[in-house]
Amino acid sequence: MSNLTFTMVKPDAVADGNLGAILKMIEGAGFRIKAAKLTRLTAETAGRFYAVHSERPFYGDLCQYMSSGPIVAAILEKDNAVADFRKLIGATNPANADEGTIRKIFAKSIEANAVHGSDSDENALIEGSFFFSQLEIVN
Ligand code: 3AN
Repeated sequence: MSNLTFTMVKPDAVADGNLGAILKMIEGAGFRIKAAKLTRLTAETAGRFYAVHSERPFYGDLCQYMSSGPIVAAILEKDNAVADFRKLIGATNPANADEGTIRKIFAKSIEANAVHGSDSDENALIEGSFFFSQLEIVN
């Protein structure tokens, strides 16, 4: 899975009408969309997705926020996908994100930070499988 990563365009970015601009930046950076869906998490499904953060103080707020509106989940393909996508989106806190990154341009706060990107090949597989079956991933 080393050439695949998983992303979500988060509720703030979808609600603000930034989905198209964000997908354009993703495709412009050389990523191919292998699967994509518009969906809405419940607080319970967001809790399962972010279970690794369940001990963090922001976990409850994060689950509320991630279920506050529609998101777009997608599997992306590119050489060195995980690292290159983390570079494209920028730091978790948009205040620390480099100029020209998706979070610098679109994120509102450390929580409402526009996009998610997997942090390892292993997590890309786990997170992609949370939303998509093998049959939904285009070859
Ligand atoms: P990233 O999404 O950059 O990998 P993680 O995995 O540390 O960052 O955090 C997952 C999500 O939790 C972030 N995208 C953000 O929405 C939220 N988050 C992370 N740190 C904080 C924080 N200190 N306060 C509020 N929300 C946070």
